[in-house]
Amino acid sequence: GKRVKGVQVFRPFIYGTTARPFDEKTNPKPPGVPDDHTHSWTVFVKGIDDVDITYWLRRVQFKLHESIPNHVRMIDGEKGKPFTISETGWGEFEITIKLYYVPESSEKPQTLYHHLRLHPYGRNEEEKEAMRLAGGDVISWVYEEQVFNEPYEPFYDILTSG
Ligand code: SLL
Repeated sequence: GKRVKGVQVFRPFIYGTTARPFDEKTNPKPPGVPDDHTHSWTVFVKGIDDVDITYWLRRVQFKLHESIPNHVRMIDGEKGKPFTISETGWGEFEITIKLYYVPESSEKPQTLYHHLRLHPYGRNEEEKEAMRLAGGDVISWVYEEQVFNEPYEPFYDILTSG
């Protein structure tokens, strides 16, 4: 196939984590969750405003901490839904996120690294306190733009008709 010369296509997306401490009132611990687990959390890759991205992103592999059962998980895209995993635990760690593109792209998988945040963080005490007051969710989200450089013609058609 031929590449579309001199063309770059950008597709925005968001990835990151959202964590919440267990709390009898606001986030009760489900039955069966181990005693030492302090938080529920999710990691995700999704479009801005949940816009569909499965026409260019086919699947995502999340590699979690080895202490978590079945810690390498492959999530296949479902149209219009985020790629996501929900878990419970007690500790922060680095998550490896591997993006697999649709076959028409002929793009190699790309790896991202993201620190799971469970505890309020910030540049100073005020920022941490603002996070505590914001309702308990600890969010760590990254806005990113996927760049497709000189895409193959059939992939360019997919990207621009979506
Ligand atoms: C730490 N280096 O010591 C990190 C490791 C591991 C977190 C954090 C276990 C979950 C499960 C869990 O939360 N591991 O047992 O399913 O802080």
